[in-house]
Amino acid sequence: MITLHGFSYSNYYNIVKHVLLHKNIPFVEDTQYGGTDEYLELSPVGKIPSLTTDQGINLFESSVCCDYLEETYLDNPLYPADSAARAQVRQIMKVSELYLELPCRRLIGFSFSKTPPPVEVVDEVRAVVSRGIGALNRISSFGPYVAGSELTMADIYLRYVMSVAGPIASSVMKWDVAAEINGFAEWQLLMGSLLESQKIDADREANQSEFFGVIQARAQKRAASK
Ligand SMILES: N[C@@H](CCC(=O)N[C@@H](CS)C(=O)NCC(=O)O)C(=O)O
Repeated sequence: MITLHGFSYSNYYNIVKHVLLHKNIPFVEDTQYGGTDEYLELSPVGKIPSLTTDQGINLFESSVCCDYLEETYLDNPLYPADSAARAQVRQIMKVSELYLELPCRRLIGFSFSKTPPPVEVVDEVRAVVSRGIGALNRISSFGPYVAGSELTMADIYLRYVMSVAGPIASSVMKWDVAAEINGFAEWQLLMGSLLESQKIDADREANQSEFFGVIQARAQKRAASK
């Protein structure tokens, strides 16, 4: 059976988990927080998530894992059949990750530590995220799903990207990014009503204190070794 390695508080883990649940693919979860040499056997870059296939092959990078699942398990497809429509779905995924998630992630340490980031960093993040919002407002339809009438991989990406980018932008920059994406609020309710989302959100909440315990223990270890 497929094994998904990682932890439920991770939004990247949850992207792959949502795909597994949507496609009704049997899988087991293996809680891993990374940071060890053993974990590099599963993900050579040491990041969460990674996935072991039925054949025992280890895959890492969430988009690679999602593509593997889409190409291997054909039921409940998450991309349109038409290649141009598929490309449009991928554009939304790219914009979400490159222009919302990754810039906001630069502020994640400041969000955890509740310390103010350098102004130059905030300015850089703000500029990139503004581009992302502008692009999403041009390319998303939210009709009712982000790329049209069917749920696609872009919905899954945007949901879990915003589960990190939204709270970071709000706590560190006092910026309500979601409010600037037209149609986002209604779509978020729709996405939140899915059974897959509800399971993932419940698992995420259940993992929260353990995850922050791991983060805290690592910070204490680093401080002690200085
Ligand atoms: N590009 C990676 C990003 C994954 C990622 O950043 N995961 C976080 C957890 S949400 C992580 O492992 N962070 C630890 C680290 O960066 O060392 C993917 O798509 O899988």
